Amino acid sequence: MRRRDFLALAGAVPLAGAGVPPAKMAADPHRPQYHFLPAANWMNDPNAPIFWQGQYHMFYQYNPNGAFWGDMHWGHAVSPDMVRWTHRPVALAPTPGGPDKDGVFSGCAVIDHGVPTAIYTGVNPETQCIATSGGNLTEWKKYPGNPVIAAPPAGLEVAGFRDPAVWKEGETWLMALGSGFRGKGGAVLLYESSDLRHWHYLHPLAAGRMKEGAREKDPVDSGEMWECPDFFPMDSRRLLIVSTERVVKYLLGVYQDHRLQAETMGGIDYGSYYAARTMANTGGRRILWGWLTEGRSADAQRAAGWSGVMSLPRELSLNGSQVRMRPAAEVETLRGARLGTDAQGDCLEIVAVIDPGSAPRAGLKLRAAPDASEQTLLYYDRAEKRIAVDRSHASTDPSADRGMQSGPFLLGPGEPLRLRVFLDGSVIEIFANERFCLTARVYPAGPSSTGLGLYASGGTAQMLSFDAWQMRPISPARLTGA
Ligand code: DQQ
Repeated sequence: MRRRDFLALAGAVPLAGAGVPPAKMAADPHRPQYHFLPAANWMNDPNAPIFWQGQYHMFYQYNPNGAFWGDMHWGHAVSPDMVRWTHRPVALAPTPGGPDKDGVFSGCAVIDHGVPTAIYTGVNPETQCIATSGGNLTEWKKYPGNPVIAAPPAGLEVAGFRDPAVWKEGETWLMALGSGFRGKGGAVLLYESSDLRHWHYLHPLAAGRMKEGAREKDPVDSGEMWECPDFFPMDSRRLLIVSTERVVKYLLGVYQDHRLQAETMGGIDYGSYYAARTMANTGGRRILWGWLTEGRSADAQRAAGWSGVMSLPRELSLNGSQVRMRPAAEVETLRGARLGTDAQGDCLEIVAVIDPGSAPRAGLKLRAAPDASEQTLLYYDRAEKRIAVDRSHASTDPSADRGMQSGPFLLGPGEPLRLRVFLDGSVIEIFANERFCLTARVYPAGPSSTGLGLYASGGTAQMLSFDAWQMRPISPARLTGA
C-alpha cells in the first residue's frame, strides 16, 4: 500500500529539515498517519494546548535542527476538531542573550483579560518567562521583564525548577511548577500572582518521597524531580498529573488551603508516553495530550528524519474515585471502511471484547507476520493482575526496543476485557475498560507484519465481539492522491 503522509497537510509550513527527503518520510512504514507529528525533525512534550477563537491550538517541544533532542523551540499547529491539524510557523524560539537563550522549555497558556499569554521555562538556568500574542497565537511577543521568576525560593535545595501550569482562582493566578527536594523526592511548588508578572512563592502543592538510595544521575529517573505538572478540578476533587521515573502518574485528592491531600494515586499510561498535559478552555471536557516516545536507537531516529508523536486526545473524567480515560469522540470521525474478523493492517482502530475464560493470559496478537517471525502480544494476566505488552518478538530489527511493558489492572468478577486499540505505523495506543492505558512503540521490519487475532495462553478465551476500522490519514491532500 502506498503510504499517505502528514507532510502534505493543508497549509503546511515548510520547516528546516535535517536533509531527509520528504519522499523517504512519506514511504516510511513506521511513521504514523493519523496521530499528530511535525512535518520533520524532533518533537517531545505537548505545550500549552488550548481552545481559542474556534480552533484547537497545539504547541510542542520542537528541535528544528533534526530528529534529536536539543535547541528547544515551540512548534505550533491548529485544528478544528483535535484530529485534523494544520502546521503553523514555529511560535517561540530562543532569544540570543535572553533568559531562554538555551531553550524554550515546556509550559502552558492562559487567556489574561482577553490576551493569550504563554508561560514557559527559559534555560539556562531554569527561570519562568512569559510571552503574549495579539490574538492568532502565531506571533508572540516576549515580555521585556522576563524572567518573571528568576530563581527557586531562597533556602530550598531543588532538583529542578520548570514546566509551569497556571490557572485562576477568583482574581488570583496560581502556578504549579515542576520541582523536587534534593535527596528527598519530587514536588510541585505553588506560586501566586495578581498579574502573571509578579509571583510570590506559597509552599509545595504536593510532594513525594523517592525510593531509598534511588538517586541517579538524572533526578527525574529516580523520582527526585517531578516534571510537567498539571492540576485541575475533577468533580469535587482535584487531579494532579506529574511526569517522573519515565511515566506519567496522577494523584487524586482534596484541595484545601492550597495543598493537595492525595487520596489515590495511579498511572495515566504504562508505556511509551510522557509529559502529559491537559488542554485549556475546553469547557466541561478535560482533554489530555501526551508525547509518545520512540522505541528505537537515536541513530535510527536521526536516519528516519522524525522522532516523537502526539497521543490521540484523551478525555478524562471520574467514575467514583477512578480516573476514566477514553479517546475523545472526535477520533471516531477518522474511521474509514469497517473491516471483518479477518481484519489486518497498521492503520486501524480495533474494538475487541474478550472473555478471558480459562486462559491465565488473554488478549490480542497484533502486528503479526504470517510466519510469526514478528508479533506483539497484548494481554491481561490474571495471576499478575496486570495488562502487558510483550514486544520481545515485535521486530527483527535489533535497534528496536524489545522490553516488556505492563501496568496493574484487575478485572471484576464476570467483567470482560474491553480493548480499544489504535494501530498507526509504529504506534499501538491501548485503552482497556476505560480505566487503563498503555501506549507501545513497535517497528516490525517485515511489510506483511500486519496480522491480528485473539491471543490466549494456557486455556481458552472467547472473543465476545470484534470491530475494526481502517483509519483515515489526517492529510486530505494525500488521501486523494494529489
Ligand atoms: N521536557 C522539556 C522540559 C520538561 C521535559 C524540555 C519533559 O521542560 O521537563 O524539552 O520531557
